[in-house]
Amino acid sequence: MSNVRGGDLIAKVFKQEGVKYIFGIPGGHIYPMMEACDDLGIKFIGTRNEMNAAFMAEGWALTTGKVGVCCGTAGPGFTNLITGIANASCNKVPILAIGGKARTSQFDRNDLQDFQQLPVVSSFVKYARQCPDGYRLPEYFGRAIAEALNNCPGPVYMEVPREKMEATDYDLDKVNFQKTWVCPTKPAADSKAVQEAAQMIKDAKAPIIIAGSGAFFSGAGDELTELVNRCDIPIFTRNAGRGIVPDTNPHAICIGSSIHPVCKAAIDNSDLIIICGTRSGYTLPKASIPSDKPILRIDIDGASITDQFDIKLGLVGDVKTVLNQLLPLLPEMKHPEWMGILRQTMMGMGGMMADAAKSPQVPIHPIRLMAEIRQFIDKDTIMVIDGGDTASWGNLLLPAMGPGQTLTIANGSFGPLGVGMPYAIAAKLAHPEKKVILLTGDGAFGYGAMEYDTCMRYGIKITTVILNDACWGMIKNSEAKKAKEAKPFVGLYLRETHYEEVVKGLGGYAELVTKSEDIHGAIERALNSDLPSLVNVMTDVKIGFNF
Ligand SMILES: Cc1ncc(C[n+]2csc(CCOP(=O)(O)OP(=O)(O)O)c2C)c(N)n1
Ligand SMILES: [Mg+2]
Repeated sequence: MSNVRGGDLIAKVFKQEGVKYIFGIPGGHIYPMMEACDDLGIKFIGTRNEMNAAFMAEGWALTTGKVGVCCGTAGPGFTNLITGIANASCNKVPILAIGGKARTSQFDRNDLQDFQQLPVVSSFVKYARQCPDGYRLPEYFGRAIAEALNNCPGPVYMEVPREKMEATDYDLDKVNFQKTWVCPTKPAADSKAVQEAAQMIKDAKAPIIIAGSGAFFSGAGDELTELVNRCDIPIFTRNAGRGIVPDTNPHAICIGSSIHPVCKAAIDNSDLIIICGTRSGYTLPKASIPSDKPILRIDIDGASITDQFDIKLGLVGDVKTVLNQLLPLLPEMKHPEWMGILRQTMMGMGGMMADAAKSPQVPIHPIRLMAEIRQFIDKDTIMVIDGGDTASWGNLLLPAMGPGQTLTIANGSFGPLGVGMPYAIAAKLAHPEKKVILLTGDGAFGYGAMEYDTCMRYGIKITTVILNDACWGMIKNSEAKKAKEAKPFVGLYLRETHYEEVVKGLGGYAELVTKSEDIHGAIERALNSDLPSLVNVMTDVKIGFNF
């Protein structure tokens, strides 16, 4: 018999499930778990706001495909997690959020930070529980991780009353540890439907694939690459699936967003749309696909198969598993004319922007900044993108180099400014060997700037480029279009703030850039610096995103 702490029982489940980091801010309610995790080599990354901890957990999942874990103390620590949990909910990303909770004996006595957290979070997570019995901690935490990853992924929530977390006298012999919490096999599709699908693909003359988060979380990169190469089909990747077939593959045309004119033209001219693990939303609205287009849809969630679009055929199953069913039925195919049209349309678009990409104007043209950043993106680069217009430029103009290598505010419909710094930190922790560049608007940067302190404490070397138009630019841009008469904007302008001084103050390396010709050298020096770094680039507020 050996006695252990409540926190040890949780940490043991994490160890078994491969959790490497927990993001959060300490609090008495959760400290035993933090300490026990540390004992088992699961590192606690202390952030400067629990919202950022939740975004880091999400970023971890977006770049690894595995569950991300975050925690906050009871009350305000918990409420600060909420924006991140809601983002993971809307965007279907597997995270486990853990909140502190008062001692059961003090419930409803205005104990420090105690309030009813479960009703708040229950409406938007897949599973929310308070562990009723310390001996059942492994069962509840194992179940929570299984729920986060099972079927269509999403966030889950756990809380543990303080006395159960703090108790040190659990008899390990009496604790039930299952060997497996997460089922390793995934559901396959109906085999007759798979045959029909193969025939549809063989008959199509102008097919396209739109692949999203479901493709990423099923790990279908190899299968999709095989499919597009063998059958000569153009692919448009989006959300967490962005880059699942890298943009360096000649079949990867551009982002799978109908805001991109080439993606929209491909949809309009195709004769078969294969939708792999992605939902409609503001970047692919119902109206963006004409109702008479034949759609073949693959999704792990049966109800999502018919959501928003009238389909010709649906394959319910895990994307990777279903593609492995489909591939043996598909021969080598060629669509040279169709591929040629799309590639040429893409090149034409590049031509339209060639002048702006070289523009020497002061303040700097946003497209020039994108062109400069592009030069630093190689196969080992993770791009993180945050902001309003800044993100639109970045999402549409910067290449995605592989699965989990583009983490963006637009990885779903929730669109919370401020994901940039936390996503970048999580990406670097997950892939220390990769170059992590964060492109962010100046407004968005304000949400996570203090996380440079986190970078300093843990030696996390990321490089940020701020597109600084001293404005909440996207809102100004959209309101300016609607304005009927000159009127001073309300609450839209920021200042030409010297964010580089902020970062220097926190211990990082940073530079200010006001001229286009200085961008390259500054980014190069920032990337080569041994410190977390930042380049603050002053851009032209008059040039809003317009495609
Ligand atoms: C948390 C949050 N608050 C407000 C918004 C609304 N919003 C969308 S874009 C935008 C402007 C973003 O400004 P900035 O990050 O500087 O990027 P820019 O548009 O200037 O390139 C705002 C305020 C939002 N998406 N998220
Ligand atoms: Mg701005």
